[in-house]
This record gives sequence, structure tokens and C-alpha cells, in this order.
Amino acid sequence: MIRVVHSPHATAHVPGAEIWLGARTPGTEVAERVAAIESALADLPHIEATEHGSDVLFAVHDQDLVRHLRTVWSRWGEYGMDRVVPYLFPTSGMLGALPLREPVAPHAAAGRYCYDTMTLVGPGTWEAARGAVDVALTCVDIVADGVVYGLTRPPGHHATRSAYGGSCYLNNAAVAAQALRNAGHERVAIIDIDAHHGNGTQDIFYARSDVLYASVHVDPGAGWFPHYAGFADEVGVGPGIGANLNQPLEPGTGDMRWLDAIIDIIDWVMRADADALVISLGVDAAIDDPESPLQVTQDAYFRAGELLTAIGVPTVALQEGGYHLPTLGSLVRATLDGLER
Ligand code: SP5
Ligand code: ZN
Repeated sequence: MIRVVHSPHATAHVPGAEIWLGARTPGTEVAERVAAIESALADLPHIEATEHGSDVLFAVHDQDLVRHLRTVWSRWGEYGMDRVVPYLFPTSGMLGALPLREPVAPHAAAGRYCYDTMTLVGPGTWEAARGAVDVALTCVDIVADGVVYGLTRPPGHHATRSAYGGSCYLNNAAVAAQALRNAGHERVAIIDIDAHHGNGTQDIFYARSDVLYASVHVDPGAGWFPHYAGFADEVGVGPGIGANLNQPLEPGTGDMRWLDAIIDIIDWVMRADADALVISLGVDAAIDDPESPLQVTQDAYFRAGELLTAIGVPTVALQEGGYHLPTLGSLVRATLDGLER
């Protein structure tokens, strides 16, 4: 049976809102997602994450980003505002040829490390994000030659080496892939089936050939998050050329073409001879999900799980998105039932 790794800190992160088109809206990456998923996994063996050091975390993220996430909430206290929201972004358009300095004011630093207005930081955000990293690392500790699922919340695949965004703070899947490399696996594949492109994971491994990244997602060129990444011509740079594969899909795409894209990705990963697998398991491509226009059914999630077993290597599946609370648990469960081998 697939083992479930979880963290008691997952619900400490309460984003409270997201700032969307300038307005404060409720947001969908809510703490209630944890209970919705757990309710469908109750009969599976559970393992609580153990605390790990930060060596692997610092291999995939800049120390400055990690320090910022650890400290920004306490520095925000003087403002009397309930969440950290950036207001000023030091884009290349603002800086031109100038160096990126560390600003003195916390409200200015907020936009140095965060690239959107949807990803708020509150009192429990660091604790939960760091707990999700421990979930990923614990999964790698226990996977052996089997399949493990980590209930990582907050999700991670939009967090780049140096910035957070897209409801993600620390990149759990990247941490797992790096830990699998450190454990002796020569070539690790990350397959990302979340409805959105995992721009953070792609960024972290873009110049590397030892960690492959492949994603099926709604086409950013059709107007969908993350808008600036996830196009088919992004194939890697330098030594990483050929180790990145994007399969963007039209809004409205259903089971057949979604599964075809997954089959292409599996063929690509098997030809590359990967000896360990991380699955970024977002279930927000589902038909009822409020955050994506893909129309994938629960049966297709089961089938995706079954297809992925063909790779036949140690597999760590980590939770990413999935926002329709009534179906969230059964979508995750269907995928894990497919992955059972
Ligand atoms: C991990 C993950 O799935 N992150 C997805 C972030 C995508 N959110 C971008 C769109 C935000 C707009 N939210 C308003 C929804 C109105 N239905
Ligand atoms: Zn998503």
C-alpha cells in the first residue's frame, strides 16, 4: 500500500486572502485542503515527517530567499497589517543596469523575493512551508524501491531558486529530487501533472542534465498562469539542453489529449533512463477545479497513475494544487490507486 507522509504544521499556513486584480479575494489555497485530502486517505498507512537539516534546501534555493521567508513575518509586525503583501517589484525594467540591493524597509524587501500579489505570508507560513520540505525529505528517506505520497502544503512548484509566488514558498518537489540525487540516484525525473506549469521547478534545474523536468499544463500562451513560462520551446540551457519538456494544452482539453501528453512524457523519461521519479501531483486539471480550464475526469487521474507505474523506479508523489474541496480527496486517491503496484 502507498504510504502517506504528513506534517502537523500543514494547516498553520492560513493565507487568508489573495490580492487579485487589486482586490482582496478569499483565495483557494486554503488550509481546509488538508482535511479534504486526508478524508480520502484514512485507510492508508501514515508516517509523520521528521525534522531535517537545511542542506538540501540550500542546494535548490538561495539562502537570501530562505532567510527572508523565515524572518519577514516578524519584521512585518510594526505595520499592524495581518499579512505580508509586496507593493514594489524590482523588475529588470526598474533596475536596468543597476545591481539588485537588499532594501532596508521590509515592505520593499517583500517584492524582492515574491513575484506576485497572490501569495501572502502570515504567522504560520514559514512553519508550514518548512514542514512541507520535511515531508518531501522524509518521503525520500523511506521510499526504497516503492511509492510514497507526501501531503505537502503549501505546494511548491512555482517557487524558483530565488523567489516565491503562485501560492508556493519553498519548492518541495525540487528538494525531493535533489535529495534523491544525494542518495545516489544518477538521473532523477520530475513529472508535473498540476494544471499549471511548474515554472519554479523548471527554473531550478534548467541548466542541469541530472534532473529532468517534464510538465503537462494549460498553455500559458492562451492567457494562463504562470504566463511567462511553460512554452514548448523551453528545452533547457547549457548542459541542461534536452532535459526539459513542456506539453502546453489548450483550455478545455479533456482526458484523451491530457493522457496522450502524459504518455509522451513517460516515453521521454524512459528513453532518458531516469532511475528515480518525483511526481508533482496537482489535481487542479480536474473538470470542476476553479483555477484551471482543463477538463480532466477522476478516471483519467486513475489512468495517469497506472501509466506512470510503467517507469518502474522509486517514486515520490508530492501534493501541488487542487482546489475543488468536494472532489479534491477522491482525485488524489484515484491517482494513488492507479500508482499502486
Ligand atoms: C500550486 C498551484 O496550483 N498554484 C496555482 C496558482 C494559480 N493561481 C493563479 C490565478 C489566480 C486567480 N485566482 C482567481 C480565481 C478566480 N476563480
Ligand atoms: Zn496548479
